[in-house]
Amino acid sequence: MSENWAQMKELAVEWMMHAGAMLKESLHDVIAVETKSNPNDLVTEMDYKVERYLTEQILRTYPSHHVLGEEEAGKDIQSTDGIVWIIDPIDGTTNFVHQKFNFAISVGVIKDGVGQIGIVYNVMQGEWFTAVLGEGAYLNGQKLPPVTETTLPEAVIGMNGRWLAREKRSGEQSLHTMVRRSRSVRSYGSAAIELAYVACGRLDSYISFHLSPWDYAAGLVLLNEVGVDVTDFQGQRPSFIRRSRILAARPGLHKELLSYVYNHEGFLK
Ligand code: 2AM
Ligand code: CA
Ligand code: CA
Ligand code: CA
Repeated sequence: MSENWAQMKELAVEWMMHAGAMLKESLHDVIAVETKSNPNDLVTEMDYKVERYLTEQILRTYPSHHVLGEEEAGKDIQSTDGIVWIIDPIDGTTNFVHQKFNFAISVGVIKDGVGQIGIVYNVMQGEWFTAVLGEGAYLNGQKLPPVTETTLPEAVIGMNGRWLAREKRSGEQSLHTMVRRSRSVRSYGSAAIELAYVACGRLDSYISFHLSPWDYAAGLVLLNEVGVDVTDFQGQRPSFIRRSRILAARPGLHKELLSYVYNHEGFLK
């Protein structure tokens, strides 16, 4: 059966718009917040509500599809066979709780391990980054141009300072040296938004030592459409069902940055 990806994307956007409205409304209320793996790893009642809402819509419309979500959905998924929706109900929960700003809903759809649809919705900015495989990537309906080559001295890199603080490596191939040689570094607190920012040229690279498929599934589809290279720290394609380190960067820059992060130690639990 051949799927109508464009129609599926439109439906996903509708559901995400509704979910975004739920999140915006909830900002007026007192929201229950809990911690997960550590005191800085937050989850709120809205993470669960949005994931349940999206999962319900997806499975009601497409009963044969699978859903893998950060909080509850698809914990038993072991393979990328068939059609899998990979969703993060709130990417940037810390921002959602502390800033009420800079958080996103991220939805990726893959078929037999190949990314087909990617949508990152920056709820408070009202920005929609959307892509369908082979059809280009868009920001609020405007097609994003393919990216060009660049080099480290001209690059603004998205990266959480936490990785730098924990670095044990020193010298020429360290993150510290990489940062010193770059034009600047930014940290927005939402991997999905930061990957979307690389797709639209606001960042030249995004690096993380510890992400899960729901953080980057949508972003990978967006980045593929504009020609940004995305790998783990070994230069391999990241998995859609297992955790991965992520290096996304414009051509040329990716090769340069890989030499700093290659085999970098640490942090992947
Ligand atoms: P989250 O908000 O959906 O948890 C910065 O914290 C970025 O890293 C966010 O995109 C966040 O996603 C992601 N992240 C992945 N694993 C995390 C963890 N264990 N604790 C906090 N953030 C995590
Ligand atoms: Ca989380
Ligand atoms: Ca996330
Ligand atoms: Ca999340």
